Amino acid sequence: MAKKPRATQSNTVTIHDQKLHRGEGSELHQFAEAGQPILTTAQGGPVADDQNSLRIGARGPIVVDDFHFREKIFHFDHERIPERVVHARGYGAHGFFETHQSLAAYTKADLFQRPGERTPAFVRFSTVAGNKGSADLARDVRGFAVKLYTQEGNWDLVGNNIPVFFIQDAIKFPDLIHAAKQEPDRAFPQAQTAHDNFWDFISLTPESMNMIMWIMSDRTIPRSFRFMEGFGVHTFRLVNAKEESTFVKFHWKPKLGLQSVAWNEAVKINGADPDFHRRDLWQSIQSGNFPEWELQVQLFDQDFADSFDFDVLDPTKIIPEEILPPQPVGRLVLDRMPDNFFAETEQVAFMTQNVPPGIDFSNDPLLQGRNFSYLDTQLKRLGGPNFTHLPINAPKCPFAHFQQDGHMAMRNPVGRVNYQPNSFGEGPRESAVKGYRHFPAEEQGTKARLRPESFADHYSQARQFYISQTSAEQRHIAAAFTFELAKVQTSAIRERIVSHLLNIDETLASTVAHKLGFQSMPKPADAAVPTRQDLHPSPALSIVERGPKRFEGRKLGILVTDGVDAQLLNGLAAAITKEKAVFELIAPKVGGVTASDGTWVEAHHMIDGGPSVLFDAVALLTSSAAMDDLVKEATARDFVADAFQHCKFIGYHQSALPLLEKTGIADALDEGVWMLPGDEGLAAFVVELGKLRVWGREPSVKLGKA
Ligand code: HDD
Repeated sequence: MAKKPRATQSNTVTIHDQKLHRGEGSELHQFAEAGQPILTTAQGGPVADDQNSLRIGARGPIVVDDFHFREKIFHFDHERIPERVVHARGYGAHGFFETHQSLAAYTKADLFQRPGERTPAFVRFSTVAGNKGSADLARDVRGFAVKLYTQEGNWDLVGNNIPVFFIQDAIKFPDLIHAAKQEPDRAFPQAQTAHDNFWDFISLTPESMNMIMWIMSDRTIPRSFRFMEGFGVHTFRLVNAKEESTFVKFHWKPKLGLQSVAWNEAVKINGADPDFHRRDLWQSIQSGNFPEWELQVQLFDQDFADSFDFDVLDPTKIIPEEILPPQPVGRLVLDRMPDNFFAETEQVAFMTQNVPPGIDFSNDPLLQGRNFSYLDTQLKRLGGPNFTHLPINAPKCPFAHFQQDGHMAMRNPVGRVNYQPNSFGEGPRESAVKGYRHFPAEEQGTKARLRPESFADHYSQARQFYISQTSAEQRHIAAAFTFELAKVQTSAIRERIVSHLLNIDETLASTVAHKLGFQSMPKPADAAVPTRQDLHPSPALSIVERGPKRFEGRKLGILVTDGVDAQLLNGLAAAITKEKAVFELIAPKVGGVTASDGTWVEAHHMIDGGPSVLFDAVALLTSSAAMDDLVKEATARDFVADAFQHCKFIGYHQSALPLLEKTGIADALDEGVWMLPGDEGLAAFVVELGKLRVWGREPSVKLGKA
């Protein structure tokens, strides 16, 4: 039944929860008999027949008088805009930033003055290399771009989920991206760095070594946007009301802790649900579980910068949190999905040069190059200089200027005067007090193409990153290098990478060389500066060390069959919900199952469409009667085998033992496999799930003992 349209005071009517625009001042008279509005052309003309084009005779030619056909096809032909040259695949959400600690001592930026103040926000997460339609779980850096609609204009903090970058100078960006994306003659591989061109460029670019360690870690296969950190990467400046400057690095810390998937899991998720990250963000926001990050800042002065081991202007370096602890400032909450993906997420235009008074740039050459690039890209992508007229890009504070005309101008200056100064006293004027003033840094030097000596140590922090990982994470790094380099056909490139690894960690280098089948080890790469052995491990660099304490925000997959113990199922569902986690039911048939008490339980997935890789942990709530059929299902066996192999917690009803046996894991049950409800009860199981993985299982799974 069609809903009756609701007339509103605004210029829209809401039908089927969609906002339909009606012309200014028009009557709501254009409604067809069924209560729906009459279809019109874009010019507002009512349409009589949208099923058949205008033609001469039933089998004759189409005629050019058919302006409706012409307009409809014309518009369709122009639906696409160029995808972003990098970060093409992305997903965004609205929310707010709430200041908790005033930063007035450091910055005059209005949004950081008053605790409790909320600033509207839009955030877009992305992968870098893949095209718009690529899969979510590519091994790739994730973009973490935040637009804050402050009272002094938009501030875009266009960051990544990794605090360092591949290159030190923006002039190398096109080379990096050309090498990383699909090879130009064959147009593959898509959304992957596992190919010759990428590793060739990297092997010839030692400054990328720190970043390479990060991207070969599980940071590049996050479980969810909600469980990853974000970083502004560069050193920025804060400038206070007295025009004093403090250096700053920005960090976003997810409230629910860090979490990544396993590589084997990522490969399978890409097939099972290429939109895994999108769906996750959509589902959590739509169900009211709003993702949250704390903004933290590392603040430092010139003295610290001068005494620090590395150059704070070098974007391939971090300042370890143990050396300079970040301070909390406020929280970012995402609480609303866009009404329309194209209008908002696709058309949002982030630009590093969008900063409010009180936030300024440092001389990081990568940042300065970026400040040049982002405006160009928006012009190309969005088709004209008026992209700030789009609602998603428009400031939410008062604004006034004399920029006018151009493609799609929707807001031109009103009145006679469109310049200043003018003698009519009309229009906006600049303000020396409130306007943006660049920090008056004193600069001098020789004009030349230079790279500072202080940027020359490419291995020490790469080593520090590696030694800061848990042993499971170190194994994953070695496996990732092996996987990627095994796809590289040119042996000289593989060798060159191992020669760099020798400057980072010898065991890592020899593990990778061994797995790749090297007959002999190459010499270590020439290093401008020898690797420092004295940097301490930084636990903040490990995902596992920064994991969640609880299962909150995670998802349990419950495999159910006819005859499932109703009390057990209800008890587990209640315990999971109490933990603020969610569960989904997987059944032999998607319709559902009949529980032991005769109630009908609807399933979310059929086993084939709900593999265990989509869940953080699984439970097998089966019945003896259903077991004969279940053990014959390859997908049911995969469900269990994958969960075990991926070191997940598994709860099972005793009737599921034959399934564990058939999967080949009955002899390998460890502390992560729980019979339910068990002596300790369901609540204890759910507490245990907070550990997310049984890492101790991993070496045995790899050795194929299970
Ligand atoms: Fe960039 C997009 C992050 C270096 C040029 N970049 C883009 C996006 C993110 C980043 C998150 C997607 C924004 C969105 O969601 O629309 N980029 C980074 C980070 C970098 C970085 C963290 C290093 C620290 N980028 C970088 C350099 C250049 C660019 C050195 C060029 C000199 N980036 C662009 C771009 C893009 C872009 C071509 C493509 C689409 C867009 O800007 O809007 O201008």
